Amino acid sequence: MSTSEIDPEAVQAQALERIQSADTEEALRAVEREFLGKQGVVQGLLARIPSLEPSQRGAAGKQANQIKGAITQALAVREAALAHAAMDAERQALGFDPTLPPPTVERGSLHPITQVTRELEDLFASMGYHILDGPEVERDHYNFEALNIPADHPARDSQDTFYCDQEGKLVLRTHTSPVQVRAMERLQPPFRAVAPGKVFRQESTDASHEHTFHQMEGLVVGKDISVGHLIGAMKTLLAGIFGRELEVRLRPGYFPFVEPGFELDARCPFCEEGCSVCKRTTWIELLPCGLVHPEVLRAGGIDPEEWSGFAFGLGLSRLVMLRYGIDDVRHLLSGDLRFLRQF
Ligand code: FA5
Repeated sequence: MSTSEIDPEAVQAQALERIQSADTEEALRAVEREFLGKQGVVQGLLARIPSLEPSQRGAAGKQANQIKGAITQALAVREAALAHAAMDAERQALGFDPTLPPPTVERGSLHPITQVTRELEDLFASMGYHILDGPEVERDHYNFEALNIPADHPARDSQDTFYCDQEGKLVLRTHTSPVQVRAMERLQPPFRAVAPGKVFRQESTDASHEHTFHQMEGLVVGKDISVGHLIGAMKTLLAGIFGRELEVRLRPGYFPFVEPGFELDARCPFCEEGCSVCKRTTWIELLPCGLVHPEVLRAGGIDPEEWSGFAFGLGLSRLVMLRYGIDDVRHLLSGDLRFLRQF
């Protein structure tokens, strides 16, 4: 077709029809080349302008550009429609329905023991305490001997022990107190330290006794440490945990590694006249504590003539139970997701 014979309106109509019926990307590109390419039909329209009467050139140029614009736009619309159709086909092949709600993402959370441990660590760190760790498989020396509990001492019976070797030199630690001696060996007095961790006892389990549970040991060594310091520190601890000051009382308690030794009770944070948590007594038995025995200071390489200290052994698992109203300690390490999902 010679350029002089080209009918611009027919060109546009034909291009738009061809674009509509192109059903692949390649077909669309072929139509584009045919109409908008360097040798294409629209280029022909523009090329013939110089041969027209001067009075017709302006209108012809404008019309050619309009046709080019219309074709370009139609190509873009068709291209988007083809891409959309391809995506639909792919979704159908995969059986994917975009109208369904997205699958729920399971989010984990920290174990309640970890949550309370971290809170207590923050609290103690803010008071200048070191946060220490100790081995769960412990030497008999640290678990018993250095704590003033020699081989045939009756106190060993109260903490039934899992032994790890025939000679009885390695045990699963029965409490976090061995970290006291390890701390004394490592740190220069005066110092304050807490050591949270898992402990193990070979005992029959019930709602308040587990064979594996958590404690947090505390140890402060300084000059002229007294029971007054101990009570002050315990009150701060309880205020941090329960959000307000609680009245405390000390009862005598026996542990070979403290002298004097106490059981510390706190006023029940949940009632005023007695409830099931405090067994109607308004007091909650919370933690054993005492002034560090001179023999233990000596075993840790510290001169008891110069230094003194207090120590406490918080039953972390029981505290977590109290905090969240958990009625059976055995839930804590059961790994039962129905329990864990509540935290
Ligand atoms: C001790 O373990 C001492 N080491 C604590 C201590 C430290 C005394 C420093 C003095 C100075 P006891 O055996 O009472 O003491 O345990 C401490 C706490 O651990 C108890 O008050 C209780 O809250 C918790 N506990 C003891 N046995 C179990 C158990 N089987 N299951 C869960 N918690 C337990």
